[in-house]
Amino acid sequence: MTRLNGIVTRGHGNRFVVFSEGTYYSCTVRKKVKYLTNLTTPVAVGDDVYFELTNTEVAVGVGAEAGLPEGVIVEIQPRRSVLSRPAVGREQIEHVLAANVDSLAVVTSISEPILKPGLIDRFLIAAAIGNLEAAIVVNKIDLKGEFDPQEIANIYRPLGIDLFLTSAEPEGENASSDSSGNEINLFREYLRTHRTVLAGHSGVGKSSLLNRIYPGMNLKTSAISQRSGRGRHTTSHMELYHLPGGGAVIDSPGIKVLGLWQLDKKILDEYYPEMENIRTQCRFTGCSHIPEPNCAVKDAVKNGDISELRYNNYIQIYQSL
Ligand SMILES: Nc1nc2c(ncn2[C@@H]2O[C@H](COP(=O)(O)OP(=O)(O)OP(=O)(O)O)[C@@H](O)[C@H]2O)c(=O)[nH]1
Ligand SMILES: [Mg+2]
Ligand SMILES: [Zn+2]
Repeated sequence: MTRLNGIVTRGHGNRFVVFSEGTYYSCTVRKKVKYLTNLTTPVAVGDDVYFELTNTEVAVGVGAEAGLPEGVIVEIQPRRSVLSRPAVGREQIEHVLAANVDSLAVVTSISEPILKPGLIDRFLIAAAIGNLEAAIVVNKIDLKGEFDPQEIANIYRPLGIDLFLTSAEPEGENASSDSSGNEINLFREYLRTHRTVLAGHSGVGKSSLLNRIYPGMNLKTSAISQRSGRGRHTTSHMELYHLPGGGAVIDSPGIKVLGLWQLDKKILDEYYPEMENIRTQCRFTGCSHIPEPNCAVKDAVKNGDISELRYNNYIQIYQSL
């Protein structure tokens, strides 16, 4: 039996596309592998797998999977990182969105759909839990919205997070004061040096950004709904693409909310780097920094040492856990 090593680039039901030495294979998963883990799916996009070639199964793959040589995944290599959330309707089961990625880039837009800062913080926390680096992309800076792009940059850049102010519209950067395409180049360089997952609400322009940077990718995009102001969930599944010049990127479907997998609210403050040296100075040990008096974190918010927006997100996330 020929045994090959490859990387899972996408999944569809029980079939996974695996890329190995320049060729894509359509693979099922050996039963033995399926029972190893208590997850919604044994295999995730980004997994490093061993598979055996088979001739016995008929090509029932969908779309691009039809006609690919076939195999069966027999072993999954240990994951160095995971992006997870609780399974929909089954909170106790972990749903792995992607494996072995270096970085999560949360993509937001200034307008259409409107920017929700709470989602940025949820993604930053999910990245930290999963052992991933995080980056933030504020897209559609050619549009006007409730927030000024620079205001968002001033909150997150001091925390040491890479943040890019972009427009996927070629003429869009002219609208911004200082970037003029430069930040697109910086983001391109970021993608070249990482294996990145792009995530965020539907319609923020994840696929459009990739098309702008890599015109050959030709990803499907569509205008947001005029009536609801929301995206149309154009990208329907996660898919990993190897990039010319290095790096890999996973484009993903829009996500509405992000449940945080197994996060104890008692330690939520540990995911806020700006609270690190402050939270030990609260009067009460185990202070949640919400109703307690003599809270050093709340004082820091009043003084402007901690951003009010970040603190409000903290309260929202705390209450949801
Ligand atoms: N004005 C403006 N429009 C943009 C920009 N980026 C994307 N768009 C438009 O926004 C719409 C949605 O873009 P998509 O790339 O499909 O968004 P997506 O995030 O991939 O959405 P899903 O696949 O549904 O998650 C399209 O009509 C794009 O042309 C931008 O920087 N400025
Ligand atoms: Mg898309
Ligand atoms: Zn406190």
